[in-house]
Amino acid sequence: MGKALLVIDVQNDFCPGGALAVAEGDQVVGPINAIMADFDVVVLTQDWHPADHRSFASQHPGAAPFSTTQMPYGTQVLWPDHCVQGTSGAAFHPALERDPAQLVLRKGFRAAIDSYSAFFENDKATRTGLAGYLRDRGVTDVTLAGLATDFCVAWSAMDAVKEGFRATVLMGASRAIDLDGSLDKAIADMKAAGVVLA
Ligand code: VGL
Ligand code: ZN
Repeated sequence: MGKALLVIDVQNDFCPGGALAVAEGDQVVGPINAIMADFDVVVLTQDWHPADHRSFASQHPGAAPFSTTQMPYGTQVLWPDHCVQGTSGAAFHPALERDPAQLVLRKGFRAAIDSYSAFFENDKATRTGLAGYLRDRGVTDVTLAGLATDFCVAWSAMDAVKEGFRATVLMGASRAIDLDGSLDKAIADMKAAGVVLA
């Protein structure tokens, strides 16, 4: 039985002072660092957008950040520009331990499509390759922590279950954006999908 820790998007732009700051986002670093050694496989994910990414409100004239729009694959929240490839905002939080990680998985690198989940892009069809990697490594159980609970952590956890892994989200080592009740909805959706919340 292989156990993997998926550390989701612990990047400067999601921490206080960042472009899409999550309240207390930096508070996840200590608890995550403390448990990395307990896992057979450690994966860090990194939100990694081109500067003209379609999830950015700046690419939709007149659209306000945090409004929504229709994309070919469904409803998309329009975010402030964040995690632009190569910028300091896209870098991992400086205190996050990187050395124990065996894989750094970048996502959201296609301009036309967002990718909250570490397993599938937001069309729910385009694979990132993570499920195959984890299966090849003999992983059966996935534990998730990081940012943001109600978007990338939740979508990744639900897709982990869909891909046949047991999935546990460490709520104390995750923080939420909480946009219009999105945290309550994500918690209900995760429970319904069979994700364990710890
Ligand atoms: C995320 C919004 C946009 C996340 C990434 O990491 O939860 N949220 N891009
Ligand atoms: Zn993003």
